[in-house]
Amino acid sequence: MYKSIETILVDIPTIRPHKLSVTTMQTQTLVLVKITTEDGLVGWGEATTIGGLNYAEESPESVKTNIETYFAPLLKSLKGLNIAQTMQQLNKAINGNRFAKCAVQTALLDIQAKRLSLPLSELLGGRLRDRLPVLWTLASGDTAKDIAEAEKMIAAKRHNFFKLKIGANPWQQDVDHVIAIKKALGPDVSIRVDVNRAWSEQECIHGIQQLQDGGIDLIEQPCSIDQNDTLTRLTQRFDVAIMADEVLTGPVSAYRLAKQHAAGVFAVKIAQSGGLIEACEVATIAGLAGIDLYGGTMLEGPVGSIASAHAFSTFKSLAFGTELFGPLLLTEDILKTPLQYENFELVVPNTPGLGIEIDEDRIEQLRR
Ligand code: MUC
Ligand code: MG
Repeated sequence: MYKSIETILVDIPTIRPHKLSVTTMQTQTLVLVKITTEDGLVGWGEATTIGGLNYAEESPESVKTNIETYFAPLLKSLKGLNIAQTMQQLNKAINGNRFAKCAVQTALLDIQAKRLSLPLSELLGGRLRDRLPVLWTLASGDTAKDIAEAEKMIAAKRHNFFKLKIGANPWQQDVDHVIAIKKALGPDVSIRVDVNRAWSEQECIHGIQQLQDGGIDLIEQPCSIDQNDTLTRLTQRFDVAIMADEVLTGPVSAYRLAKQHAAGVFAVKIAQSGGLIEACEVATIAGLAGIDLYGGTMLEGPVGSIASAHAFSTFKSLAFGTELFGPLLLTEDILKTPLQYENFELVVPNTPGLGIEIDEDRIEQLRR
């Protein structure tokens, strides 16, 4: 049934250095998965991560090796199974590897949706919205440059809310940087911060207090993923919303975090969840627990970003919007027609499958 499963690494420079607490990115490595069926249908998925092994447990190279060595032979041996049964076989045979599983599942859903002539969102229960609000991340590392970048985005109607990556500098320096940007952009522009695990509990208490007083709307993953008790105490202590990101690794962790009231908001990511179906399960758990949602990114290119958009379009509520700007951070596109960003939103395609056309010639030129 599946004729070939190919994993392609594509290194693309970013439009400017992207500074996180865990690394500074100058390029992004897209991890693309292409599955071809014996009857000639092609599906695409993406397993992109950030900074090799700086951010998560899977690297571009490990995803490629594991898909080629373990996933591909197993997939080729399966006959006549639907997607749920196929994923069940993969999950039985392969531990972990959520990013690789997400890419494979996305490609299978893309194929099935094309077969049925439906947009992928309709295989996930159906979309509730055709457009998603998308923020921009300010991460140049320079306050004046960040303010100028934000003003340019607002004027171009590309983004009107922003996330700031902090945690690389001493906490007070980072907080001053955030407050200066908030003051420059004014009360109507929502500013959020992502600390990417950098602060101790004491730094969180002092830093978040000042950010809350300064009018910041959301604090993302301020402490280590090993400190759920800290995250819970911060959620209870502050009015400003505290969001779980790296600590949220799929439905099981969503259930545990919800049970512990560890966060007021979940950053749902398809790769971290282990697939689009699992991302939707995370959203359901959050909804039942009264936790708000935000559509997160691993700074994927267009394949992972639009796959995420299909999943997020089905969420009952998306109170904090999304950050599906990954393709806009890259200097090269791999689509024949770029994703449609307009009026501060990303349009979810309604053509069959993911609704994108991959430029395979461009990928051939760019691949590692
Ligand atoms: C993260 O931790 O959220 C998302 C946007 C961005 O700039 O970095 C990523 C990762
Ligand atoms: Mg984050």
